[in-house]
Amino acid sequence: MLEECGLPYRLHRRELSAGDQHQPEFRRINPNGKIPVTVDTDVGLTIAESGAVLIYLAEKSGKLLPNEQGQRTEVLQWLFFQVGNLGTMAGQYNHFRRYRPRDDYAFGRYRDEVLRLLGVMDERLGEGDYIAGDHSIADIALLPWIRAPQKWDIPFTDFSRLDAWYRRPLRRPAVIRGFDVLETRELAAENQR
Ligand SMILES: N[C@@H](CCC(=O)N[C@@H](CS)C(=O)NCC(=O)O)C(=O)O
Repeated sequence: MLEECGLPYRLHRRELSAGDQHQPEFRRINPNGKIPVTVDTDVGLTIAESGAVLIYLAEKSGKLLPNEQGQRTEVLQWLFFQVGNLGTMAGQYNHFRRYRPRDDYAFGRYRDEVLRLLGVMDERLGEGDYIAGDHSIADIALLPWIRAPQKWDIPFTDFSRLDAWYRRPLRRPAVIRGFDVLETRELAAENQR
């Protein structure tokens, strides 16, 4: 999103497995102890929750969130679909898949829910190339969850529109730069270990 907006930024890495998110210094900027958090040093504002961060940056830059009420509401609806549905359910699915693979009930419940949500997106994408009109903060919120289906053990064969959709934003120069920044930093951090 920062690349799309053309806003200058600095990344700060937090090691979740080491519990950085529970340190008092981090809790001061997000009492909920979760990433991402954005600090806008222009105005001294701290914003947690990815949906709120995306809305804030869209309003600050005038990009990726239409002003027209109907279109804006549609984008917000799909942004909240990610924050309240796909993000939470896929997070739990990945947790049980990784740490409790023998818990059939929990694993099955979250997998079914993720499959259902992917189906909802796939159906929606029958109406257009992006999830809510033009490319928007809703696509930005959803893309990181969908862009690597091979990591999920969920084949996208039943979701042909979803499969075509995630490749579109991945061709955008700002999106390529954004993922590059993350991956280069991940690699740099790996090399330091
Ligand atoms: N609703 C939050 C979810 C944030 C979230 O769950 N972040 C995870 C990483 S993807 C996290 O910080 N987990 C650390 C923890 O739970 O201790 C958002 O959309 O920003």
